[in-house]
Amino acid sequence: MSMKRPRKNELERMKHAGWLIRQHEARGLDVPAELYELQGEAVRLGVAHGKTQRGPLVGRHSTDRAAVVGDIHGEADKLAALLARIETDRTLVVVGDLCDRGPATRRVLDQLLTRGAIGVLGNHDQVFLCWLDGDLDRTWLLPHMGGRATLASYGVSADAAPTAIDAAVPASHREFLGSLALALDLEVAGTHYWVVHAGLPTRHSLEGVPFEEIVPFLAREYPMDLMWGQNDPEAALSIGRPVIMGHTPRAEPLLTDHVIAIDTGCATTRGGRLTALLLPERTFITV
Ligand SMILES: [Mn+2]
Repeated sequence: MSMKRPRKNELERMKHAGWLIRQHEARGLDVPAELYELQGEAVRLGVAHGKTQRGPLVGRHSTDRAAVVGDIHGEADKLAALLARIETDRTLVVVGDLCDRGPATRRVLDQLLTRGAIGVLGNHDQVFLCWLDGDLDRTWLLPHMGGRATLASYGVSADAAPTAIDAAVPASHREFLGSLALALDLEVAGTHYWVVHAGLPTRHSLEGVPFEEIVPFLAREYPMDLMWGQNDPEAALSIGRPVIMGHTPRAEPLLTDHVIAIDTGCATTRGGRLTALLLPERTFITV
């Protein structure tokens, strides 16, 4: 994936990719694959959707006990099985990617709302929010994203009018997604963790940035990298406290003193499972 800074005319084309796609569709023409690629790049770079992340850049929460849930991707039955094994008085935190691919995003969000979950926004959740804002990014409908399954869980098709989609998704779901932070400063029993959907990029200069300011700095300067970046957990930065991340599926969760990776491929890999990290214990429940 190219993350080089686009030239000005490329930026303009990116901004208009969605419009160009709709023009092709309205005329019954085949949409050139290049336009989808351009639109996807625009999403990754935040060109098209820079304002969509509406929760705080850095949220804060303090609690005695927490369960941090990895990428769920619409697998409501797995989430129910997982929640049945987590005490109800534990703070429930999500690492993002609640929607897409799996069959029951609607029920996932219902369960999370019932349990009063907090957490961070994933890249898939961001595109879902864009769609709810009327920014109909068609790349969301491609199989690797899985947005069709999300819409189907609300009983609407991708071709439904924006007003029908608007009516089908409860305001509480929209508000919940819109409340999720980009990064969460989570304190559990006196120990601080960062929760960041895609983890931290390693390619930016952090010279002169104190450890505790690194995540707020990256959230401010490179927000899309924290949500969309291919940030290898095995090569993660060590910044003085553990970073809890999802986004990159693994067969088993990873636990070191500076990174905890909890996306175990639920709905995205064959045999994928759903994992929760219990804190302060630093143990896992996987279903
Ligand atoms: Mn994911």
